[in-house]
Amino acid sequence: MSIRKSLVAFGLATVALSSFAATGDAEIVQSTPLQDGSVMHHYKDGKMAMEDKFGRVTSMKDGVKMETRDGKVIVMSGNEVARLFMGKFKETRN
Ligand SMILES: [Cu+2]
Repeated sequence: MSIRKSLVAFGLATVALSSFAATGDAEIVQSTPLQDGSVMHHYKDGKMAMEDKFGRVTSMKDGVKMETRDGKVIVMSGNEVARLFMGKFKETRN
């Protein structure tokens, strides 16, 4: 089992940090932890996708405001549910 796969396996138990590490999608330029434990992934083209605190891909409407763990407010741009899902899917199959 690779280190990355074991991180994915531990994702449910160790919440934020591991779900953070579990997405190695090259299209993602930045992953920002939010107040509620979810993570906002930022794609190269400026679109975003959300992951909840359990590492599950979640949907959020374009334009919704979110507060980051360090207190900044960011606005949702796009809602790349399928893209994040496919990125995670490919990764767990490697
Ligand atoms: Cu969001």
